Amino acid sequence: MARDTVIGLVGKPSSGKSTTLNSLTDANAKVGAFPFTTIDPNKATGYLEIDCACARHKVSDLCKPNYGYCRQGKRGVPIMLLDVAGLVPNAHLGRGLGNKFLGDLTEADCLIHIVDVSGTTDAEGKATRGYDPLQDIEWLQDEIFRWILGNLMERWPSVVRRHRATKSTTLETLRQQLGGYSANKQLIAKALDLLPGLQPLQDWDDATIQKVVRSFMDVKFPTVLALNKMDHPDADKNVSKIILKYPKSKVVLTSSITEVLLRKLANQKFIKYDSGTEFIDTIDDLGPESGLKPLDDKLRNRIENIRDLVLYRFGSTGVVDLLKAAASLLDLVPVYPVRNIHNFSGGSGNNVFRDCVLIKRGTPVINVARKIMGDVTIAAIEGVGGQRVGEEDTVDVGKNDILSFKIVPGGGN
Ligand SMILES: Nc1nc2c(ncn2[C@@H]2O[C@H](COP(=O)(O)OP(=O)(O)OP(=O)(O)O)[C@@H](O)[C@H]2O)c(=O)[nH]1
Ligand SMILES: [Mg+2]
Repeated sequence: MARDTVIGLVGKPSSGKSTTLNSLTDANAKVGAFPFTTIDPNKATGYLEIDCACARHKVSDLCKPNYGYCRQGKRGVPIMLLDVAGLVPNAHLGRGLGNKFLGDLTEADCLIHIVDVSGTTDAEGKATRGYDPLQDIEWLQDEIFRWILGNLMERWPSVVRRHRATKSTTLETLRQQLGGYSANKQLIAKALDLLPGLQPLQDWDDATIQKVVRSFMDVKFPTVLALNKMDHPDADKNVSKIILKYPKSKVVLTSSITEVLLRKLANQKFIKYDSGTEFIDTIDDLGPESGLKPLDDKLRNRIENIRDLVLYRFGSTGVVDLLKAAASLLDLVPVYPVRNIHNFSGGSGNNVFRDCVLIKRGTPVINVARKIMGDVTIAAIEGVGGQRVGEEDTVDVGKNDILSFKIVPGGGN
């Protein structure tokens, strides 16, 4: 069965990767104001917020996901997040925790580059003031590029020899060489398609190999830029510089530390807070019947500051938008497999839309079936209203996104 989507959090030491992971999950990854706090990767489940199909079909009262949550049609679909060790310049040569970090990244389907936009940490993650974070965006991409290129170049003469001897296609040879980055044939084909007029592999010069690696990197590691620490007074000017320089990049402003704090205060019943919104309510707003705890002056001030410096200025702490941005880069569509296509339940139960999987837009429904059910023989696929859906019909938001798979009894292996 296909693997689940993995989002990798990358960036230099102390940019806030672990804080961001903690802000998006129930993880408790170690956070510290010193480089290389994280050594072994932390993995945790985050929740991508989507509009659930239950709202469209007016059955939100009955919606009870097996995994994640659904609140009045806003559904959190689990998605795997990976927080790795910080990357420093020349990591591809093994500096810092370089090679280890890069190896940990291979299973990521897309990256969120956590940039410390406050300029209070240098390229190595050490405390400073006035550092230009624009540099980080450039060298980080370059490190990943050099890492992949280095791995390929090391073996290039023998790759070409083998390619000739086995009369392989370019795609077959590259698949063998780049498959280790959890890249399948479609992904590598896409990278090649972006380079029309490419010569046969045995004729590639260094410049062509570099072009191919760049293209591979673009499809293997599409990247969201998280401009983190936006709560810091020095952040503003750096944010505008980055947005001007990278107008086409997906950019999200975040204050992970604020999200972590708000979640903690909500758990301790000092505030009522819905992640992804600008609203926090305290006992002063809702009264004692709210069950919220009273605030002392220090906490009251702190909450006022968060409202003024983060929530009212930016609309939210930004972290919820990070996962939405990543899902949109990956072009993921929520698809709901149901047993009973007429009432959307899992069969006998009263609850609807128990399952939801994230599938790339345009995927044929038969591939969705394989991803979910493995290698069984499918007799028929039905969509809403019990209509038959052709195996090669594709999924999109609101189209072929609620499916019932009828399997041939005993037709598996
Ligand atoms: N002001 C501010 N500080 C933050 C924010 N996010 C993280 N920090 C601080 O930045 C420091 C580093 O945070 P970590 O989450 O440990 O950073 P990391 O990227 O995981 O670092 P390594 O594991 O060393 O690579 C800590 O002191 C955090 O409190 C933020 O949004 N705003
Ligand atoms: Mg860390």
